[in-house]
Amino acid sequence: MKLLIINGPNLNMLGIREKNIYGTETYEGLLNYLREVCEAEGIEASFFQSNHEGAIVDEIQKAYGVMDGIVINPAAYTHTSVAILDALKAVNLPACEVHLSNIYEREEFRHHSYISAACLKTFYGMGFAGYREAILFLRDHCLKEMST
Ligand code: CA2
Repeated sequence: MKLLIINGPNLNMLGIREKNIYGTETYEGLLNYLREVCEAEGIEASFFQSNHEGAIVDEIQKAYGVMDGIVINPAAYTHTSVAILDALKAVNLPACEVHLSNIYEREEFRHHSYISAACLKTFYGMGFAGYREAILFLRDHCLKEMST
């Protein structure tokens, strides 16, 4: 099973500032954690981080016919990007949305996600563990699909 794991703008700055919200671990720490999770589950993962909306759209399009699912933390684009929503709808791959923080307990502008409409499930407020939950959810979803 092949998963594309996308992280949006500023997540490459993890562990540098706003540690009270996003924790003390760095982006490299997140990648190491995700590599361990995927290896333990026998999942082949590709990682992509960008601060640019169009680059994220391009990467989602490239996943078409290649990947089995997408885990995405669209970061600030969660609350603004119809382009990323449309790209996810276009490739029609099973996708999960992840947020490190609980976006529903933060500023009101973070309460709405454009991306959720193209995702099977959203995991929020669990830190790095939310990505693990999303990976396991997609693994189970794909296994079910294959057996039907
Ligand atoms: O909780 C999340 O994972 C978010 O997707 C993170 C985004 C935010 O815009 C969303 O509302 C919720 C922000 C990521 C920025 O990460 C930073 C890392 C270090 C220092 C400052 C920001």
